[in-house]
Amino acid sequence: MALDGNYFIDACYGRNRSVIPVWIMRQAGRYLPEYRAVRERVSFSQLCRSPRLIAEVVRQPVERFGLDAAILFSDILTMLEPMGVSVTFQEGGPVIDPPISSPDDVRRLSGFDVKSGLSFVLDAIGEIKKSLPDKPLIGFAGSPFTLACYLIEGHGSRHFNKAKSFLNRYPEASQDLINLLTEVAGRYLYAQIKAGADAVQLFQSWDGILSQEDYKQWSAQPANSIFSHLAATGVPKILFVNNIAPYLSIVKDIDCEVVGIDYRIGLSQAGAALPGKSLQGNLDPAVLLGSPNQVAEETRRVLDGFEHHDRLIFNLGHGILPGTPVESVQTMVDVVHGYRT
Ligand code: 1CP
Repeated sequence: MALDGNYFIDACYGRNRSVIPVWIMRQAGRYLPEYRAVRERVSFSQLCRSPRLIAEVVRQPVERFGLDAAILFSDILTMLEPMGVSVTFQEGGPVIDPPISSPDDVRRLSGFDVKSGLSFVLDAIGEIKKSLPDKPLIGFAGSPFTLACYLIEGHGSRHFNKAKSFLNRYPEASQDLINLLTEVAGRYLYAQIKAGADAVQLFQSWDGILSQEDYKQWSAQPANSIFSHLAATGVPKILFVNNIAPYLSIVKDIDCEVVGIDYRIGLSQAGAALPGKSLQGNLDPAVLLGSPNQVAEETRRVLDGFEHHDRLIFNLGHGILPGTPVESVQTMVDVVHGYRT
């Protein structure tokens, strides 16, 4: 593999003896002036379809802060468009119109060939690897349940009650929907790896609203099936679960190398429940809105709280908030990099 011996990759496998690697969920985005400058020229949708501009915004935070991994710039909802779904990215967030409201709507969705339906994503991965050949590149997809939430609700929501009631009203159509999204996400991530991604992350951003039993059916099973599709590629698989605490005993058995932990629980508690897994996390993104001293202190507290530094990838416990000062990000990165020397 091209990145043999890289310490981010080593940390994924629990064998890192070098500095602790750090990257940031949503590291390219509106808190960065150079990203905003690109967005003044093009819309979010145009940006997501331009491999050259994608490579530019992916490089921005990696170079500015000295981050240890790059992440593909795209959106979890991009995968839905070639399935016949209309997604528009508006000021307040993405909107799906019309949303799914019946089993017939589910039947109208279709699988697609990733190479033709999402060629611009695969081309972007090629461009990124050209501009950052030595940085591990993380590809990603949304979890089937998180994608179903947006498909059914039509937009972001606090509780996704419409999505949860759809599961109960139409269990068969829900299973068909999750199966289709699982199959497409598996092929999509596989194609990203073949195009050059060095690791992949599955975002379970909204799966954390489910009961434990529902999490097994709608989240754990699909994640395992997606990851088993990737097993032969040999690249590390990261599962990020927002609000992971209720599901630790289930996640323990999901076939992935790294588990992304949200900011609500301590890494030591998560680590004890996930033997053999590497951990990624988990500074509360809101800490970065505090003073430089607080940022440094809280970053150290996260690092002190988990003794297995061979299997730690430092990150935030969820996406970076718009309005985060870039100086805070640099402080956090410097503290992580200086910690183990
Ligand atoms: O105005 C802008 O420039 C658009 C804001 C934006 C950005 C920068 C959106 C709309 N998406 C993205 C990029 C993005 N989205 C990335 C790549 C950037 C990086 O990490 O550096 C990734 C990985 C995502 C993933 C994503 N999109 C998730 C999962 C991550 C998470 O936070 O849990 C989710 C839930 C989305 C949906 C979405 N897309 C955009 C917004 C504002 C939202 C959230 C909407 C909501 O639920 O309210």
